[in-house]
Amino acid sequence: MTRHQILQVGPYPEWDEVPLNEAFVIHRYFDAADKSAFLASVGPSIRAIATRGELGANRAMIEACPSLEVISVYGVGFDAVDLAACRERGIRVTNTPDVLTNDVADLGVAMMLCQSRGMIGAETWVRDGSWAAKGLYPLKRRVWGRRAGILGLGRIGFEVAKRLKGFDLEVAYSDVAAKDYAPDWEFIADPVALAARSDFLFVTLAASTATRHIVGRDVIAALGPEGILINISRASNIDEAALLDALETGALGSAALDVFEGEPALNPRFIDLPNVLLQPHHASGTIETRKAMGKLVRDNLSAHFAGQPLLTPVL
Ligand code: 8YV
Repeated sequence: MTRHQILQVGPYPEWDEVPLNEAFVIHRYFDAADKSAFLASVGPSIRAIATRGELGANRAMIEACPSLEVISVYGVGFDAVDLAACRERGIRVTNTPDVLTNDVADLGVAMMLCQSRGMIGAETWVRDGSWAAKGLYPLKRRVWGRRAGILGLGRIGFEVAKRLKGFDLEVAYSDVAAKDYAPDWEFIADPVALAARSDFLFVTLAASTATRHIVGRDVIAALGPEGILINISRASNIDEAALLDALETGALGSAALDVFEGEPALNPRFIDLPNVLLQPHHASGTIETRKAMGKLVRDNLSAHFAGQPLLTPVL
C-alpha cells in the first residue's frame, strides 16, 4: 500500500509518532534547521499536513506544497490554518472536536475554582512556612451561588455551563444568537452586558478574525475589580494589552489563562502579576484525550487517502 508523504508541523506524543510513521512517510518540519529550505525540498511531494491547533498551517506553507490535498489538525481550533488558501485549491481540513470537549471544560472550571479560592497562594502559604508564622491564610471569594457568563456557547461553552449548575451559579451566555439547546440559561447578545452581570466570565468561543479582541477594554471594565476572566479558547479573543493594563491597575480583579499571545513566550508583564493564574495551554492535556485526538488525526488522513468520507471535516 502507498505510504503518502506527509508534513508534520509539530511533535506528537510517542504513541502517535509510531503509528504515523508506520502509515505514512513523515517529514518533520519542526526538526528542520532551515525551514524555508526544508519546505522547498520536500514541499512538492507533500500530499497532507499533520499539524496542531496552535501551530496550524499558514499560506506560505500551503503554497510550498503544490500537491497538498488535506490538512489534519490535532486540536479543535483551526484558526491557525489559512482557510482562504485551502478554499482556493479545494484542500480539505479536519480537526478533533468532541474528544477534547470535556477535558477543556473541566480545566476551565478548575481554573475558576483555583483562582477564586486562591489555591496557588494557599499551597505556597503552607510550603513557605507562612501558615505557622503568620496564621490563617487570607480570605478569598466563594464560587457557589454567584454569576457566571459564558462567551461562546459551543461544545466547550455548553459543557462549562453544564458543570456550573453543580455550583448553583446563575449562568448566562453570549453568542451570535440564542441557542435552542440552552433554554435554562439567559441569552445576552452583548458581551459587555454579559460581563457586567457576571462574576466569572469564561471565554470559550472559537477564534476567528470576527472574534479577534472580542474581549476588549469595554468588556474587561464591565467585568470589573471583583470579576475573574477565564480564557480556555485562544489568546486572540482577548486584547491582551488591555487585559494586562486592567490586571496591573486592579480595574479587573483577576484572570485565569491557558493561552497567550506568542505562546510559549509570554508577555513578561504576566510573570510578576499576583492576580493571574498562568496555565501552559494544556486544557486538552490528558493521556486519554490526547490519544483520542492523535487517533482522529490519523483516521482522517487514512479516510482521505482511502477515498472515504472524512470523520471530522472543517472544509
Ligand atoms: C490542543 C487546542 O490540544 O484543541 C485545540 O485547538 O488548542 C488544544 O486543545 C493543542 O492545540 C494541541 O497542541
